[in-house]
Amino acid sequence: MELFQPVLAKLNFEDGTIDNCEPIIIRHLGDLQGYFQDEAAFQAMLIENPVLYRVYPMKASGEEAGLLVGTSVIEPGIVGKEYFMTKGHFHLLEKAPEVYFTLSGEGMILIETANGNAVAQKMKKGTIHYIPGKWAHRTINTGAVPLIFFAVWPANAGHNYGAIKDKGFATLVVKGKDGPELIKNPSYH
Ligand code: M6P
Ligand code: ZN
Repeated sequence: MELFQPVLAKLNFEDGTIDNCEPIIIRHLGDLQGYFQDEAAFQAMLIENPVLYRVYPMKASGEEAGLLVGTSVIEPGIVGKEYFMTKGHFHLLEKAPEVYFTLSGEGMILIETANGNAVAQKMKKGTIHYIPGKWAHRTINTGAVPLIFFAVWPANAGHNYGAIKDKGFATLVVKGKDGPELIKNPSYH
């Protein structure tokens, strides 16, 4: 069996980058067509088409049964009443879990199963979120500064976006009078 070498990397806590690497994913607003409730607000903002989030990878060891490691940086912002958020996904390998560790900023993570179990956890510096297999996950920046978190997941997990794109999550996180509020997603079926 091939022997892989240990890897050392350095995280920049200020901006979430790892070893000053370029992002592996940059998602603009236009990449989340159909994900937000307020289509008019979405279209109006599309003129600017801001970056919603970036994902920075740690150089992987390349092991077959290995782990992927990276950071996500979600910008602050609002589309209609909904905060900037990730697409959210299940894993193609359903049983694959994932761990998120919040480095800075404030947010929420929605964790849901296909058959209606729904958990929402607050994210703030130091919170650790263990997402078991079979639970979809989406992160949302509810604060005024970037939400930065560290993630580790099995290299063979893959991403399954289809179900979330079609159905959304059962819960929406919206800006209320006194801060973020959780409401039922009216489009969820
Ligand atoms: C985290 C991990 C990645 C994921 C990224 C962005 O860093 O869960 O696997 O790609 O967030 O989320 P999404 O893929 O849902 O857009
Ligand atoms: Zn995942």
